[in-house]
Amino acid sequence: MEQPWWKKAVVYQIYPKSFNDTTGSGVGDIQGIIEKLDYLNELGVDVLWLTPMYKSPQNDNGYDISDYYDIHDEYGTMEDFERLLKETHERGMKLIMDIVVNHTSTDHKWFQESRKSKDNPYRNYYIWRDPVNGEEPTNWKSKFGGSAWKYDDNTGQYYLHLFDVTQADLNWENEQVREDIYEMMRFWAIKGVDGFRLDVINLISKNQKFPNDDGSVAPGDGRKFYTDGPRVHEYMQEMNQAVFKPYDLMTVGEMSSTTIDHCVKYTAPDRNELSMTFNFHHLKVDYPNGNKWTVADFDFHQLKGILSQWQREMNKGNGWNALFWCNHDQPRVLSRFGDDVHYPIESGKMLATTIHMMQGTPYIYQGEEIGMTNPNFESIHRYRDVESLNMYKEFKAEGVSEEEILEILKQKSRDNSRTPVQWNKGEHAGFTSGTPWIDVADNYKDINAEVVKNNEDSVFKHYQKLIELRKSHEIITHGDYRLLTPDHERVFAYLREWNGEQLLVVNNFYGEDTSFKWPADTIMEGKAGILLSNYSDSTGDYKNVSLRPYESVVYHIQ
Ligand code: TEU
Repeated sequence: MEQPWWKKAVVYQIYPKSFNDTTGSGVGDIQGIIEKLDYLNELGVDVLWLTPMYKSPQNDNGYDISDYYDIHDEYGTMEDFERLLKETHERGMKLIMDIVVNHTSTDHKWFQESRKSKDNPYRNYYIWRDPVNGEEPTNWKSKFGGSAWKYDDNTGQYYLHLFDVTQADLNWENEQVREDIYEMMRFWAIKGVDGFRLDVINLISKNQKFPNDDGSVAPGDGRKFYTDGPRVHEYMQEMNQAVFKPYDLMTVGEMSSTTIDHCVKYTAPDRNELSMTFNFHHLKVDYPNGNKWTVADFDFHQLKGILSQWQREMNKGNGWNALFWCNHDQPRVLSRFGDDVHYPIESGKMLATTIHMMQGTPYIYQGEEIGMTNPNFESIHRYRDVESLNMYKEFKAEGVSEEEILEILKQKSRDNSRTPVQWNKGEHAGFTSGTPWIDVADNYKDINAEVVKNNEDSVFKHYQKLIELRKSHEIITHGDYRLLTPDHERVFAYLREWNGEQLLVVNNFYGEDTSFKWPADTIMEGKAGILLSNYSDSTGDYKNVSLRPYESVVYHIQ
């Protein structure tokens, strides 16, 4: 059977606001992306994913869309966008857009109409409810803090907002909403975009009884009433028929707090829903008891266990994973699971190998390929993210000390990955000639694209090799996956097997030496060689591997 092209693709995520500014406004722009297309082509990626560039008041950096049919002024014009699309295609790459349809900005004309009166034709585009005993309709909490309901004086009802108060949830039960959304998606497909990343798409179907949460997970959690909700698969199939299939699009759904069973359903080809899904379970291994907002080390065994379970079970169910360590909502992986002080190069490469040798479509988040780190901001004034600023206020109100809050944000804030891309050692790392909207990390003189491109041993070159390997070795795409020695304290080792070949992938996740013995019964006899390593002199003795700090070796047996 012919396999879809995106199974062998590598995707690069661009957060336009922080990518490259050509006007001196301090905010990245479309022309800035065009200028870097050759750089991206040199890296070897196949697909670019742009986070939202639509018209927006930018309360959540574009995830609050006020017009789906227009480009946000600071980024450029529709003509600029069309040029970007054309230039991307001319270089043999594809481009996917970020589509946010769980909610719109409250500035969107649908919401402006909707709030006017209870009988407005757009009233039913959003989720309005009467107060219950003079209070919020349910006890659900917004993901950005506070209640998920906002009272509107105008009509004496509340509207639902799972995210910021300026991000009102659309009412997917309303067929007209669905039609309007599909129409909008077709507009972009007709323009020639190659697919979509669908923001929190598994939250669109809400339990219509709107029950209170009994607090069994956390007070006012509410997630069980709208996560992978009652009609979500029906909506995905409808969307697929209306848009994805006719235009042959690649789609990746961002799945919040989902399950493997649901992700199998979203992505198994015979169900005609999505191409692949992002899930975040492996990125909660430093959330003790589910609490993100605390300083914590990561649980290595959990990390191995979760990634491996998704590898096995998605494969078994014929589903497809999107593989990633980072995005614009996560801290930098190098600072999180590597050592950005003592072993930035070794651990950066090791982490890249660990994720790129798995089954699925890998995503690289801008700057990851040059080894960017968390910026370690020392003051609240340097933060910009709505979620971080809300948490700061909440912690302050609870009496938590300034020092403690800053320590938490340093590790957990979404701004960690939103600092400008470090292009060179010039002023503001070459990102802008003006004042950047968020500060550049202090280490830009040492860590930047110019330095890494000129260095054969750089993290950038390692990413290039990983991408090339995916093109030349089918086993990386198709091989079965097996975790080995799950209890090893330092090593994450796994086996890929396909068509009489094996890949042995062995990674030391720590800054101390260790060793690893392949369980004898798992290894084939055959010709063995090193496919990739992050030290120039790794041992060829694959049956008994001694590993230096963060050493990572891929052996190929055939
Ligand atoms: O994020 C969805 C989401 O639930 C998280 O990744 C969220 O940012 C995190 O849990 C907060 O700690 C998507 C977008 O990626 C994010 O940037 C948006 O803010 C959010 O949806 C709302 O559109």
